[in-house]
Amino acid sequence: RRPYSDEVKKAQTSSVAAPGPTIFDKIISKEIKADIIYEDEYCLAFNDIAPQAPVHFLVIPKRRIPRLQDCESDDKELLGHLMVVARSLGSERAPSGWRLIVNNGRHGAQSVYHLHLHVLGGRQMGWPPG
Ligand code: IU
Repeated sequence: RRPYSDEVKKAQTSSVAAPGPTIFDKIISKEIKADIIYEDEYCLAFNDIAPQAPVHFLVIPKRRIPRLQDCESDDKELLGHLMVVARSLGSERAPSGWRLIVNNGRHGAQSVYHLHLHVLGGRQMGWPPG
């Protein structure tokens, strides 16, 4: 197995129980600058600060849901919207294909507890993921 990356190590030390907003709330409120590529009433998409592929951006809901496992059935429309936005931007930026990833919880290597869809493309992806 490959050694764990710094991102995984970060995920092992972050906790869903940490109080207060995450850095993504500050990106949403524009308190912290990000390379925003799309925004509407419900979501925001911005380029990942540490890209793992030529195309690597995140789609996040403006309302904080810490993990995918924390969503409710009332969130169906919002979750669908995030995927539709990911699809539009992904197909525009990586027309040969892209991958959608949601890391959930510690073993899922989630480091920021504000739900986000990773979209990666612009190169051939490998399988299986590590
Ligand atoms: P994860 O699925 O929780 O591991 O992903 C968090 C991602 O957020 C990761 O790819 C980081 O590079 C990215 N990120 C960012 O784009 N901007 C930031 O200020 C921070 C993390 I902190």
